[in-house]
Amino acid sequence: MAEKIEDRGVLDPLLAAGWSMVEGRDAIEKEFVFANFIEAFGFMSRVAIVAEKLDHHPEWFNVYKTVKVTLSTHDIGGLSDLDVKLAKRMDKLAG
Ligand code: H2B
Repeated sequence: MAEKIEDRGVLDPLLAAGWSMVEGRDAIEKEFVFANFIEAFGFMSRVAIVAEKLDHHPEWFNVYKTVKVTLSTHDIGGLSDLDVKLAKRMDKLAG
């Protein structure tokens, strides 16, 4: 089972990379904007494969070329290392 992040300093690189804390919830969010719908959907497809492998899945909302992502670990009701890992993988895949 994932564990809640105790050392919140591990979030700093993500907060510096465009992620932000969600108001009223132990979660992070980021909006990714691509050139068009195909690029956005390609990103989601690549993330889906990573998410399955990690058995850790994003909450996300897509409109045309924008993908709004929220990450949190539902099993523990807050942020875990898995969210940090998935966020970093997403940033890499978004280029
Ligand atoms: N994704 C996220 N974001 N949080 C979870 O707690 C979670 C998940 N739990 N994906 C996983 C699946 C769990 O339900 C399965 C049974 O391992």
